[in-house]
Amino acid sequence: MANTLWYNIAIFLLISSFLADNAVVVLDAFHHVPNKIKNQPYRTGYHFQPPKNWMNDWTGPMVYKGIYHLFYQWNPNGAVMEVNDTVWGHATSTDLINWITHSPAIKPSRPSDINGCWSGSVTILPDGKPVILYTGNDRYNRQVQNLAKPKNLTDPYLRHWTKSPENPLVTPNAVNHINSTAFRDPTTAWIGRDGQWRITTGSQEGRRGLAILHTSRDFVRWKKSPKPLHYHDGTGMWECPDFFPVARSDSHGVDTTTFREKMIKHVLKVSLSDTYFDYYTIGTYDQVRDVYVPDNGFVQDKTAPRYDYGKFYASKTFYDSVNQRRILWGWVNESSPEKDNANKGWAGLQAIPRKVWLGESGKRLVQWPVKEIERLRTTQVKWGNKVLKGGGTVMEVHGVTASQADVEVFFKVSGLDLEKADVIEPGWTDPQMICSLKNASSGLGPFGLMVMASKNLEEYTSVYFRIFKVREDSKEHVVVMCSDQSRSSLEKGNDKTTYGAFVDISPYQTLSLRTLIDNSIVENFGGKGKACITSRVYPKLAVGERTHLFAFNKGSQNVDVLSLSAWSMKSSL
Ligand code: DQQ
Repeated sequence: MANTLWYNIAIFLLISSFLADNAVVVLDAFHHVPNKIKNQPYRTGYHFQPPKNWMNDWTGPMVYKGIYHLFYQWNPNGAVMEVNDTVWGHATSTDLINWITHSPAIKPSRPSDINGCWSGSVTILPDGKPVILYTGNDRYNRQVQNLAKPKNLTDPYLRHWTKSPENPLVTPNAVNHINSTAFRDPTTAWIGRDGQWRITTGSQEGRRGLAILHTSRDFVRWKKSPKPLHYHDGTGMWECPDFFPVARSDSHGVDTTTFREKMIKHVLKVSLSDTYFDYYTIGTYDQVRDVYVPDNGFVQDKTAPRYDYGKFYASKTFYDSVNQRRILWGWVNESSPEKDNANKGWAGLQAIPRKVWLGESGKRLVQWPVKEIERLRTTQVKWGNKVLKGGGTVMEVHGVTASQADVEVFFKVSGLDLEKADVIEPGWTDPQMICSLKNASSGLGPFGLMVMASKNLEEYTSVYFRIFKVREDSKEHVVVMCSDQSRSSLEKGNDKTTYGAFVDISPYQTLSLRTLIDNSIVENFGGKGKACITSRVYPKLAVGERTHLFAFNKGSQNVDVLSLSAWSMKSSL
């Protein structure tokens, strides 16, 4: 009896203290947030996904008073995209890894957004307060730009947002030459030389894609600039533009309103709705003419470099003032048919947040998973110096939870063997095409990892390098990284495209590959983040504990593994 009493008191104290610590969140969760779908094989352990239903773009990223906010395009009613129902889903975190889901921050409710609250951005004003600019699909299905402010700045989670009575702030019409169904996704605002705010918004005129520019003194009345920030013919709609500075000399992030011209370059990223990929150029923001000029060699079309050569769209960066870094996140869609998504009750993931900076060459951005992710690492398996003999070696990496892991491997190929590499064909300029054609064993590669693999390799996703010589008599090489999903699942209906990317490194140095594996997503970082490929896979056999991890070499020459570390990963909140 006494025992039961003490037990009840203990439980009561435990619950009370939990509620005291988490009262706001718990109440919020009880009132508005649906229960999380659990115990499904393709739900992730440490990649963000909403409790249920459809998610696409992440939108309005920010850090405010030490709390990271993730807003995302969410369909509260089902696992398929319904643009007219889209709300701003909302989650917060103190470490970018463990997220608490709140009720939606913005929902359709006014004539200016009644047919959907679409993507946009947050700007932190000079007084430190955040504001949201978002696209509303209005009652006439026109795309207009709206403003929202936090209702209560003392709420650490900023769960409630008030829409401006002045909405819509910016409307498209024939007079200002803006197409009303192609005017969306305002960027984070920045202050120009004249002290006025500027935003750029994605648009299309005929086949010309453009980033329209608006200026404002008070953030409420916006005036269209005579010239767009940038445009390019033949590219179609520019969705989710992102325009930000990067430091020239180190990997620190730079705030959007930084214009020390000698110290920075600018990046313009656009999501091309024609291809569903994100392309960026590096260039200069000419503040006098108020235009962006890409550096020589860059064109803002589908020849531009991509953040990620797999599945990754509608991405956006923000400046993390807490850690002085710029962080990039992207939406990773499903590769499964719509009916499977409806059956699962959810669709869409967000990639692990990546720190992004300008690489030493000044011609490419480099991306690396935020360091916080390493806190989820548990048991480590380590290999030192192993030879992967040419001609078909496959070695299992034992002792790691292969369905939820972080793997980093450093390969080395001898100089002599590099001379034996195949010569690249003159027309092979598309890495995806090379990866699709050149899967057979020959020369240097393929060598790499087989992830999400079943024990007897009925299923696996192989992530590998192939190295080519530029010419027979040359010591210059081309390194290609591939992610081949063709054997990823016995299930037939999924998109199993093989992805490929060139990696801008000399193979005389170490070739590194980091792979984040999380049940149905595989994120790859080649050459310490110089090339990235993300894919979605849905194995039938290689599920949970029945998942295996292998290193392999199917090329004819030997490859050394200088070291391999594989960590089992805990699940996040
Ligand atoms: N998704 C949003 C649009 C954006 C598109 C609608 C990009 O604002 O252009 O959900 O995926």
